[in-house]
Amino acid sequence: MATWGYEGELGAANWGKLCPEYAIADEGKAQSPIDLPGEAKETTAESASSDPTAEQAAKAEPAKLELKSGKASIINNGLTVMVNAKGASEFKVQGRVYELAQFHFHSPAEHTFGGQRHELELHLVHFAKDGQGPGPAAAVVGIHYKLGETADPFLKRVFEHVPSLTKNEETPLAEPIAFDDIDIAGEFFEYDGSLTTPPCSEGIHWCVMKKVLTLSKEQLEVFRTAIPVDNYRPVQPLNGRSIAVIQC
Ligand code: SG7
Ligand code: ZN
Repeated sequence: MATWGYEGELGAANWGKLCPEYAIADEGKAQSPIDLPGEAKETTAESASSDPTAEQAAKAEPAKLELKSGKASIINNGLTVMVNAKGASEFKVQGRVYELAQFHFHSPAEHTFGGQRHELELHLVHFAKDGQGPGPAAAVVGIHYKLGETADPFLKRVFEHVPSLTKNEETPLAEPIAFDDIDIAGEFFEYDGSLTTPPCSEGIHWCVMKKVLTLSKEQLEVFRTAIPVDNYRPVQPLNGRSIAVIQC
């Protein structure tokens, strides 16, 4: 596998050519991120999705995030800040249980809302507990943050470790990671996409929270000091995929 990055020769425009394993970045028809419906448009299930089966499935069975807490470690790998927290939370969607593996951040955000790019996007990466069952084997929950007056309590607890991290050195956290102060509720955009980094593998079930949370300028600065590069992939063509709105 080739090394990749966000700038110049190694940047997103060239990922598909860096090595054969990354070819899906150019050839795939279900890539992420994408532009999601924005505030201006009506974002009901009816208008956000043109696929009646997706709407029915969403209405019949809401998704559920079970936020537990668990042991974790944190690493700055130069491309993002990632917290490994296997099993620290569970995500139930479409009759399948997904277990959290890790979460990490992109700044600015990867998905856009009606063309608008927020300052930060949190990705909670989950894998199906039953391994090789039908449907997508991975589910990523995306949470967006924009600049606001108040600091975010979840980010506060994660980002306080960031300034002292040495690049590529995984550091165990003394406290178990808890998610109860993330205000996860309401509607989520749901669609089938890919990893947003090489190898850009498809078969990823994306659920992006519609509600945008806020973080303070100081919090954003802590992250951007650790990861100065804009670590987002540009939005990819929808290619006829439907975007459903589900309740969480
Ligand atoms: C970040 O985004 C890392 C990757 C992650 C990738 O580069 O968090 O994770 C590891 C373990 O390096 O890749 C397979 C995976 O989780 C893509 O994840 S994303 O699509 O949610 N942005
Ligand atoms: Zn990500």
